[in-house]
Amino acid sequence: MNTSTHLTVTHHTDWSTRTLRRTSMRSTCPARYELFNGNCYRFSTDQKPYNEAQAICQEEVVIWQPAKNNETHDFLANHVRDTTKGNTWIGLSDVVTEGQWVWDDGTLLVGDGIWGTGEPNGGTVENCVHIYPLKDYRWNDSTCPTSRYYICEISG
Ligand SMILES: [Ca+2]
Ligand SMILES: [Ca+2]
Repeated sequence: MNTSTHLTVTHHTDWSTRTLRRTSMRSTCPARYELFNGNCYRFSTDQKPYNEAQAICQEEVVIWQPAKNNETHDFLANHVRDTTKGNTWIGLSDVVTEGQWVWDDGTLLVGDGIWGTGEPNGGTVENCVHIYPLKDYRWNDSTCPTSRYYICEISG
């Protein structure tokens, strides 16, 4: 056990337990990706319309569903807050059926979501979801053709 691992165990018992349990899933990431909770995330430095961002992530053979739980959302939102502070696509839309939110891997949104105050409010005009700095880095439904930052995920 090296020094950094020991420090992690000492100061973040819950996290180290979780990390140890998931070590068999994924403990490293490709270049440009960051490891979090057994999954890998790449934060874009460019801004793209929703469909283009989706295509880019899929070309990297990733599933685009980065904010599936509160813990992961906090990680992603904090990263956005600390870096670009810009609107960032998260791979969730209701473009197929209005009001039915679906992740990029085809699974339905479970629970209420992490919406900003008053969101979602765009009806059939706004079908793509991004992290929204103006509403405490929670979610906003928005117009899909707008260019925004995006996050690609490689599932553990
Ligand atoms: Ca909509
Ligand atoms: Ca909205």
